[in-house]
Amino acid sequence: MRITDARVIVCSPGRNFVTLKIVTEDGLSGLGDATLNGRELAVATYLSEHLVPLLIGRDARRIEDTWHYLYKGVYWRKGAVTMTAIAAVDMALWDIAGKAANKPVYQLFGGASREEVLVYSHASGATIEQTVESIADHARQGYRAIRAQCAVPGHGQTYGVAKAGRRYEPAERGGLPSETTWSTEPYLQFAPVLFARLRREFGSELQLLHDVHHRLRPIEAARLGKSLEPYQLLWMEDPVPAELQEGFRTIRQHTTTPIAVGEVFDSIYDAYRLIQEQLIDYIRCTVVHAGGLTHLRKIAQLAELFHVRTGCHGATDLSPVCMAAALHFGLSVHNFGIQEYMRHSEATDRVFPHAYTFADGFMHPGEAPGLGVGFDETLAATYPYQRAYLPVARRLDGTMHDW
Ligand code: EZ4
Ligand code: CO
Repeated sequence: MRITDARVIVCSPGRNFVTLKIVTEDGLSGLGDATLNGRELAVATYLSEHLVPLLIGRDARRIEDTWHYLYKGVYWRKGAVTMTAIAAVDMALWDIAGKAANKPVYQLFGGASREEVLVYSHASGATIEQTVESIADHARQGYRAIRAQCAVPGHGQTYGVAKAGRRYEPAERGGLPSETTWSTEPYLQFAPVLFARLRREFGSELQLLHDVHHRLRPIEAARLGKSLEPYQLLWMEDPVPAELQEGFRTIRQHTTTPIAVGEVFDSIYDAYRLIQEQLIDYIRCTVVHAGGLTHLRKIAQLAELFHVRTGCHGATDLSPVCMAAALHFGLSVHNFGIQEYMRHSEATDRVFPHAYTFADGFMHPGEAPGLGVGFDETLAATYPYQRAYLPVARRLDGTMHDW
């Protein structure tokens, strides 16, 4: 089954998405998400200039071989751009494999390990009261697990908190990156006050999560984890930047608050030490940024040996193609934990009509062959790319903060 065509389509139905479409001689087509938030065109060019010529004429059924051909063949391995490009090819080939077999992709992964995929959504507020309302709203929509972020009083716009009256969207189009400020001490004092209130309000059944966005040093993260223990979070996410992984040992020695990390990891080489030393509880690598379904399944299988469960990143900057892939993955892997889910805009859902469904806090990838996601290219063409950036953070003295 030869590949006869591969094309990259960049569109922006509310936010930017890069999509790879691979077509075979049998007339089957597969989709891969290649979106790298804030650096989209680097991956688009990598694909169209460097990978597409390698794909034409290859056998679409050779998914594992193609993965290694692209990973090892580049010489300069890894890196977010390379691994996102490889992920897009891999997703598209699994989509084609499912369509060729007339089966949903999860059936090619050994079938379902569970009936449905537990997801968590995002709630946020500029004040504790607004955060309470936002959580109540998500709970009414059926979510059983909710990530709570709240601006630290008196400290301006905080990353991860929606602007008043607007959907939370990580990147902003038009202009240069917006600048936020960060101050650790008020945050460390405020976080337990917030979660004490949330537990009083919502009781113990609702699962609460919190994202630290790599903002702390290890000893500070240890203090945060300790102070949040009474409120039984499902996890604290990205407590510290993960280039220096020894820091996780410090955190681990001080707190039983579970730890999740990995949304910016690009391969198993970023994750294996944390997994093997059991320094984390959830690994958050995504299909799109960690080499596709082929590679993410290997990460999950390593994690399974070490009591680590999956908790894949699933913000709106991952397209519905990636979301579908994550659901096929999550339904099938034995050590799935939870999947992040931020609902896409209606415009995005129209461009990418999909078979996956949400009900009562759980999702299912659906039974359509392949990944179960379509792509309306005509509609996509009406939403041209617009440059967008994630915000940057500075300390109060003006120096750049870790992300
Ligand atoms: O900051 O996807 O857990 N979710 C997150 C996201 C990320 C964005 C970055 O592109 O941290 O909001
Ligand atoms: Co995060």
